[in-house]
Amino acid sequence: MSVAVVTGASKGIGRAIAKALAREGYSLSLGARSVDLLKNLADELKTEVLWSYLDVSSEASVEKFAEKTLERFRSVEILVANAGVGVPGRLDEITEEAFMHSLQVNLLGVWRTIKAFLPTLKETKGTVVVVTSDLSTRLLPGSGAYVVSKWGARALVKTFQLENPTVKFLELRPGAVDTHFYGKPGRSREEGFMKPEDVAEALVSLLNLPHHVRVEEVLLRSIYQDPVY
Ligand code: NJP
Repeated sequence: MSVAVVTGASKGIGRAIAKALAREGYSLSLGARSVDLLKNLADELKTEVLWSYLDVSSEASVEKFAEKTLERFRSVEILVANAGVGVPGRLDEITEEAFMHSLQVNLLGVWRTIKAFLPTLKETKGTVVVVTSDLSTRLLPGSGAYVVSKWGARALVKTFQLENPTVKFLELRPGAVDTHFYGKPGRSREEGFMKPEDVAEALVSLLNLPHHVRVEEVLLRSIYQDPVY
């Protein structure tokens, strides 16, 4: 059975992706800081699940997560680097601490996670999916530290791809999705929000393409969200 790793699996898009991959028959290694939420997700899923505390802003935590995953499953076919945080604030007002947090999670967290799983992904000729943002190629005043982290994450994905042609790297770029990202979920489709399940189903269909097809990036937005590039 193929093994998929999902970071940030406790809530939102990561949780929906974990559920969709379980349904597709993958065994799962799930990581996030909210282990209570991971445990209750694991209880729900009808597949083999390892859940572990993971803080992607810590090198030690990422390495331990990768070690535990490989101890249990030996190899990994799919890595979904999804963990991320929204960090609002104008660039002339944001604190250095908040800026660093954005980079530590959204940029370096992705780099650490890919680096830790790359050896097994090279062996399996696997796929790395990085959930960035529709903002990874555009600008949003008032969210500069977040936007910079996502542009950086896009550059990471592309550079990893050039350096590792036998692994497939997919940049998944969602627009607005109704998750904890905006506080409590509950926003409507008509306000321009997709559901986390919409993103998960899109990913499943891409993963089901023939192995020789490499989808390098996908931008997904609700029809109610303005197309801005
Ligand atoms: O947000 P949310 P989404 N270490 O808050 C985890 C991108 N995106 O699902 O640690 C490990 O419901 C957190 O887990 P926990 C966004 O940038 C979204 O929307 O338990 N995990 C939770 O599971 C992000 O990359 C929208 O708190 C950490 C998950 O991340 C991805 O989509 C638009 C962590 C966040 O779940 C998923 O976000 C867009 C850490 N240090 C891009 N910090 C959107 N929702 O509209 C957080 O363009 N997590």
